[in-house]
Amino acid sequence: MTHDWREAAFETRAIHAGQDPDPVTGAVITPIYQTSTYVQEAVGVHKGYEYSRTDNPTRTALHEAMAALEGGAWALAYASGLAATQNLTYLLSPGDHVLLSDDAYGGTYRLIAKVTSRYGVDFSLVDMSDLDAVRGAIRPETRLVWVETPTNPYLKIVDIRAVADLLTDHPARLVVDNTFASSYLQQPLALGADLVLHSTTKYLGGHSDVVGGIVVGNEPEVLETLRFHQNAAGAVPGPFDCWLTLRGIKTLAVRMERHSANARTVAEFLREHDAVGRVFYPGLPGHPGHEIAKRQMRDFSGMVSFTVRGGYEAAMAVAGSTKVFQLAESLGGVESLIEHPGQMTHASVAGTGAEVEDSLVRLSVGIEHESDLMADLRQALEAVVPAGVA
Ligand code: P1T
Repeated sequence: MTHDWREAAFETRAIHAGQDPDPVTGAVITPIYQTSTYVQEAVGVHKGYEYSRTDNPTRTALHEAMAALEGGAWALAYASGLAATQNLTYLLSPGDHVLLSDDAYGGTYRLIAKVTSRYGVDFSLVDMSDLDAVRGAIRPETRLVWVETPTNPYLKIVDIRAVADLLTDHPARLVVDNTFASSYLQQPLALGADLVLHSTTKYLGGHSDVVGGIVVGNEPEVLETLRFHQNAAGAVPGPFDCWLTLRGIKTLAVRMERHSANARTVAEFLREHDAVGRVFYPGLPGHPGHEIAKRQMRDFSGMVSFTVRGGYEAAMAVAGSTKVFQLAESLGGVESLIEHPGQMTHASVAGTGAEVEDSLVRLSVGIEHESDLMADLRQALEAVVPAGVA
């Protein structure tokens, strides 16, 4: 009989849930079932697996682990975060409306605005950190309310429980993209969300070596609809990708603690620097969402954005002159990254009213030693504003 890991603490669940030793060989680590198909004893008589688009044992282990980590009844893994997002749009029908955060990953916006909307689904953007604005933007035909918190790239904080309360008597489902916080720092289902989504490419994978997505939920009929459409449309992750993600989540808790500690140090340093305009980090007491973040997150995660005085040219110069922070899209890996959202991750929101400032730089603060991170940022910023010149 397998142990009920749901009783265990997060760190223990991350290592064991869904990952009992292999019953055939005793292998402690879940094998990579690199197979597309499964032999049947007779037509329809098999061990639960028929074809790997539909199901694969390494993927099943990831489903069980992620359901246990987010406190949901089920999880479904995908080939990317956006494949997960797209699969959720199959819950919609023509005439439905989606309410989307005005600050969200550019690819999420692009999918809803340029793909889903072609099929008769309307959408609107709202600042989800403003509850009155959310209340005013919900329509009778709203069926998905799409929250990112912290948001990408401005690190705004949305009060998950308060938005869930607004939807108590409304048929819309509340989806929380938990990518920036990770399952360790934030548990949206416990706060009233209906569905949680991650780009597992980020903190869950944790090592910038795999692209993937996951959705976690409780309603059996939603699982049935999503599984049907995933199997029909095919956006499934391969077994090795599932295995890499499983390996990543084993160390999620310790990584998130270091990411958060380093990011806090970086944010405090940036706040004092003459070359820096505004600093966006929910862990700073002056951040407008700080108190909500303290309530709904265990810590403040590893993402920090800031504007550079001197505008676009200066921001490009900073993004181009760090050495430890590597210039790249994505986030959540052990290594630190720097990017220019306007030109990179959020280029697809240009001209929509949801664009980002061109003086904005985003950091994914990794788990290197903080002294090397600070020295790197100091030299990059001093190239823009020499020391001592205000
Ligand atoms: O890249 P993919 O695994 O498909 O995940 C998309 C996605 C979904 N949600 C959030 C909050 C995200 O940040 C992303 C991807 N984001 C980046 C690549 C980035 O650099 O912001």
